[in-house]
Amino acid sequence: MKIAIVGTSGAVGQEFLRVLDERNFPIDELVLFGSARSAGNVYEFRDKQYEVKELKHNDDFKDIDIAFVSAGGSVSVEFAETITKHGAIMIDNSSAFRMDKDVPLVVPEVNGDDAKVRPKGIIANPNCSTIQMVVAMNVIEKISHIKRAHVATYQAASGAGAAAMDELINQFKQIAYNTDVTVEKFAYQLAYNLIPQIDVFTDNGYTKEELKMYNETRKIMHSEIEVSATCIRVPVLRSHSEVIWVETDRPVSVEEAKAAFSKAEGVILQDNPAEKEYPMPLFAAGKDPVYVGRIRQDIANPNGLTLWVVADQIKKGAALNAVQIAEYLIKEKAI
Ligand code: 2RA
Repeated sequence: MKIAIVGTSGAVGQEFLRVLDERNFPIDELVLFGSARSAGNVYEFRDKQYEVKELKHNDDFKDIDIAFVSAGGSVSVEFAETITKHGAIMIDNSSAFRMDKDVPLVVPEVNGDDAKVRPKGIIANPNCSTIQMVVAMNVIEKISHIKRAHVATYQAASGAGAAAMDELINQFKQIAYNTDVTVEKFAYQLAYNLIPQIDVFTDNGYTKEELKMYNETRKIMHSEIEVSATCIRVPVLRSHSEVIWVETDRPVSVEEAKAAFSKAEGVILQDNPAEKEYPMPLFAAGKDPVYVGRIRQDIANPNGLTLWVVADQIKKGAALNAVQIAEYLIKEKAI
């Protein structure tokens, strides 16, 4: 496989290098791309040094099979044609094409087959908070159809990129040393705080992040499910956590749910409250699975089940899911 990474110097770009190596992804040739600012940066991959090339409108993608792209929506829109025109498959981590009807939006555990039909040569990687939610909800959906879900998210600084993670670390240091606190990447100081806003507000009072969870979930699950989300930024470095309240057609027991989660692909059931065993973002960081715990019958809804779901936002929420899409295509000979 000839692989390109676009946006190599970012948090997700760096994770692509780690994930591709960890998973022994078959790579004959690797080309790294970035902005004019990061061009010239050198990264090591499997004991070889690679220099980042500036992304330009030329024929650099002529021999590329798969391009993993994570450089923001405007770069994806501007360069989609350049990347795909010679046949490369663009697996895009931005939100630019997610709701395009000619672009599949894929989480391999849920709708891998959608990746086989890609009229534009683009496959979109969903938003991180959506990915972990649908991996968990799909397990319940197979038992009984989910009519609606309410979700509250607790999203790590990593969702806003590497510089935002640095800002959080620095804020804790600045507070400890009693110096001025730098606030650039978030609307407010995040250290010792929660910020009930991720992305911008829309006319109905929901933020764009919250509406992504509504729209993307319906597309991925091929469902008319109603999703009401409230997304909160929390002072955690790199794993997103979510409380999900699902309402199913028929009541699903805790035992049924646990049995299904314990066998589900990509999921680790961590649910033994008596022994204080439940998922936590500190321990999910750097790991591949979606962790599920605190499974309860919802006492406010006879058809309701409550879940606590934690996953590493940069891994399953971004780089790993994109690499798994590529692995799926190879496995299914759909490339
Ligand atoms: C965030 N979900 O956590 C976003 C990143 N795509 O900010």
